[in-house]
Amino acid sequence: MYQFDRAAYEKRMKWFTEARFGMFIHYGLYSIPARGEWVMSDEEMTDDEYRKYFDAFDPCDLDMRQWAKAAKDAGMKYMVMTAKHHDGFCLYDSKYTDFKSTNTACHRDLVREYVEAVREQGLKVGLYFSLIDWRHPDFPHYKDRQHPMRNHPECGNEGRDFDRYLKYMHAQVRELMENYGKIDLLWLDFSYDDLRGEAWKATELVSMIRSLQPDIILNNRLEVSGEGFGSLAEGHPTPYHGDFITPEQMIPPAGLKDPAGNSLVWEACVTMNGHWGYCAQDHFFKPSSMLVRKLVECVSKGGNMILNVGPDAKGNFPKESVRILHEIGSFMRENGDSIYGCGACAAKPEGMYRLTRKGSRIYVHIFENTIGPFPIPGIPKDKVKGVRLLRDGSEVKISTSWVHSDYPDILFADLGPDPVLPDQTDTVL
Ligand code: JFZ
Repeated sequence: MYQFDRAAYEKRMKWFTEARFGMFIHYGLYSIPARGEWVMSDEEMTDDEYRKYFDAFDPCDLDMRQWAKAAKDAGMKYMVMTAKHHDGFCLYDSKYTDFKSTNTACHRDLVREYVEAVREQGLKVGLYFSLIDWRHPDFPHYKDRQHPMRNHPECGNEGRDFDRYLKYMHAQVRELMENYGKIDLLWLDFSYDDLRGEAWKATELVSMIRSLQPDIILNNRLEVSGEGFGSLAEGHPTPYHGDFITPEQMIPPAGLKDPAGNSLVWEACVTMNGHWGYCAQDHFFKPSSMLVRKLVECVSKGGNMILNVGPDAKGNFPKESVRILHEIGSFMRENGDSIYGCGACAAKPEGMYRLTRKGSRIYVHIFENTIGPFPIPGIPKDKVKGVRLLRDGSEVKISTSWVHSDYPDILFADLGPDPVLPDQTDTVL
């Protein structure tokens, strides 16, 4: 019988819930066609058709130290990079396949370079690994699973040996756990239909992972996909429950709790434009002000945010991503205290602001000013020792204007006569 150990769980999750902000990287052969990481499936390519990207792969500009530095400068505390995505291409020297970066023109073990660069910046090291492998001869080709060969007449499932696939997949995970030093986080992706839980031999996989990396944090996608929460959230943890929930491209409206009311650890994964893998045509990037607010919203609901970058074929971050990271970094340098180590605050915001809390300190993130004194309902006014602007420590007066007599219990911050705050992203008190 599996016994969930809450104390051990909270101990291993500590760095993660304090970090709050990370960088996701989707990089692989699909960066060359530049139509997103699902291109092989979307365009129903055969292995042969896809192989041309393997032959062309040569990330001449790729410097992992630059990637890690960009994450660090943006205020991120951890990174998660695709060691292998659904196309089966390994960015590391797996001895179980020839379809790997060390066999391309660049002859580089990109996972090794990555883990070294990330550690050098003092960030936690995460790897993404796809449970699904479209190119493996033993991986099933089901129509409804968006396999690239789903409509190919000669491609049935005869002779496929799923156990043999599982051996391969487990062995590849083992290599990542054994050969690259301490790995802080493993992001497995993903389960669907009946391919979930023990179908992956999940108990065995997780016990192997944890025996090699005792402190590692695992996501919940051995059980679910981007939707669904998994057994820990449902209150009956399996031996392969995820340590954190992975809402994809959404922020849970009220945070997440298990049936007993314990808050759950979660991480919203978010793209900057509309794709994970590099997409040359997609220039529709979210404004950095919006991304900052989304991060704040995650923290105010007790979660993390991992923001994605899809580097191009040569190994460069898109220029829009560079700019966005830079802008977020400026905010984080001044206001990081209101993010790192912070969580939800009991008071619920009633307006264009969010609250985060660290101990007895409450951070008020003002997204848009009011006209007149700024009301912050829910904060026990008589317990407030003082209000200050986070970025320069200057005092903000508690308003004593006429509103007091009408709303005696509500704290009003006097942000001055100018109805427009100087920083339109988030002014933090
Ligand atoms: C998965 C991947 O397929 C995707 O390429 C990317 O890596 C993302 C972070 O994770 O995305 C999914 C997985 C499952 C569903 C949707 C997106 N799903 O089942 O709805």
